[in-house]
Amino acid sequence: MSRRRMMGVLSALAVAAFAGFTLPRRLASQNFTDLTPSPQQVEWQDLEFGVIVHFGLNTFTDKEWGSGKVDPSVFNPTKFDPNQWVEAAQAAGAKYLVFVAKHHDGFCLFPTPLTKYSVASGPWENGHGDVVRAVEEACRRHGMRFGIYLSPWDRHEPSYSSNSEYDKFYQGLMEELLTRYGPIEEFWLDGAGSEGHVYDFDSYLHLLRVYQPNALVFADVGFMKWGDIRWVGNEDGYAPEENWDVIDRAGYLRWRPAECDTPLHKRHWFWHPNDAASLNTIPELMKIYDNSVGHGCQLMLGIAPDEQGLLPALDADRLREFGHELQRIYAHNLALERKPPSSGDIDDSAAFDDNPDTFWMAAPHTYHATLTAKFSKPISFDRTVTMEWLNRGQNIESYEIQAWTPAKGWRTLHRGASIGHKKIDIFPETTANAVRLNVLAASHTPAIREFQIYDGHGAP
Ligand code: FUL
Repeated sequence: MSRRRMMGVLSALAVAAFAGFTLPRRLASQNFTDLTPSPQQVEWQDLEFGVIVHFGLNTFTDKEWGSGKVDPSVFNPTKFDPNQWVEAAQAAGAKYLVFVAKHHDGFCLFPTPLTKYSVASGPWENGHGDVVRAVEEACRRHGMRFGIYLSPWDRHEPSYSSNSEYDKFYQGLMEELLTRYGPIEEFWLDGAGSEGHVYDFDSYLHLLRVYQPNALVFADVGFMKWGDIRWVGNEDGYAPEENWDVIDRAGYLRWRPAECDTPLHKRHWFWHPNDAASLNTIPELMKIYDNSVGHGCQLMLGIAPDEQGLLPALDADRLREFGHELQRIYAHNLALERKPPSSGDIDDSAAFDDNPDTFWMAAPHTYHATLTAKFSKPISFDRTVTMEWLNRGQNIESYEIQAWTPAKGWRTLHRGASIGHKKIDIFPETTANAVRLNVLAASHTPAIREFQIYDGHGAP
């Protein structure tokens, strides 16, 4: 359902309520446009790009989903170096890293008194090692935010057959992870494999809020009620162009920005031998970026160290090339070269200053507005980057990107609905004397952090 239709339905419900029908108070009082992000969500959305790291028994057994029966002695990396992973992820531009502390096979990458199925039962570092600790330290050393994935589904743990026993086990692991490894940016709740199992997520979330009140919970469809961040709905790195941060997924509305998780190697979250063919190419990674970050969502790229404990050189190189390509395209914001506004014009410079910490807002109670960059000589460009100021909600509902030439006047290059955190609109390379964002409809006064113009096609 489009947001406009959803809003229509809500208005109808409001009318019905007025006419005497009884509605749950929560529903009757909620309106999409009034919902705003928490400060933690605002900060998280600004990170834009993170990586998720899968490393464990599967790395040594050529599997994606481990059975839970593999002996812990199999885990024995000989050149384990999480600094190398973090450096490669940073070269791509990633700002946070989520580490899989326990995947579906139940093997814990950290020592715990709660199960013998962990790194403490294997030969690596004579059973004294802690992969989670080493990854966390590497992240802190490099200024990378750190998060944790702890699979609810567990194919090893005997108590999994009893909901309440397993709740105690899972909460015990959570407590260790939330108290030993410093601030957690994101806690990943993966729903895979959990069909039919009932978890006491209310208690899990309570624990999280007690120990890590600033951590954000990622949740996929089944666990949405508890999510501060939502799964985009596929593992292809694709979000639809029209994307709203406020959605109703558990009977009530909430700010739940989407994260697009997809692996660097197509369909492979863990490392596999002889797997070069599945490595995404740079054009494929750029398409992923445009369809995730460029549609106002977070990109979460899966990376996987090999059985030595290192990211394969090919993967590390690809991440670096990806970072270079992003820098090449987005190095030179042509909007900075616009003619200064004439005296008497409104001051819209905050939208053109290349600084997302400032924003421009249309005059109060204006629900359509234009932001124009005029140039002394024609510029060539093939994309615009628009960032909406979201602290007061996501309000822009319809807009156009337009170009002006003396011969043709204003011509529309792209027409879209939502903008959100970041919207990248790409079109054939165009030459024009002026470029503008034309906001056609908004639910509140439009507010823009940045309107940037780039020439990815022509950039050196
Ligand atoms: C999925 C899991 O089943 C995959 O193995 C992987 O961990 C991915 C990130 O989430 O649901």
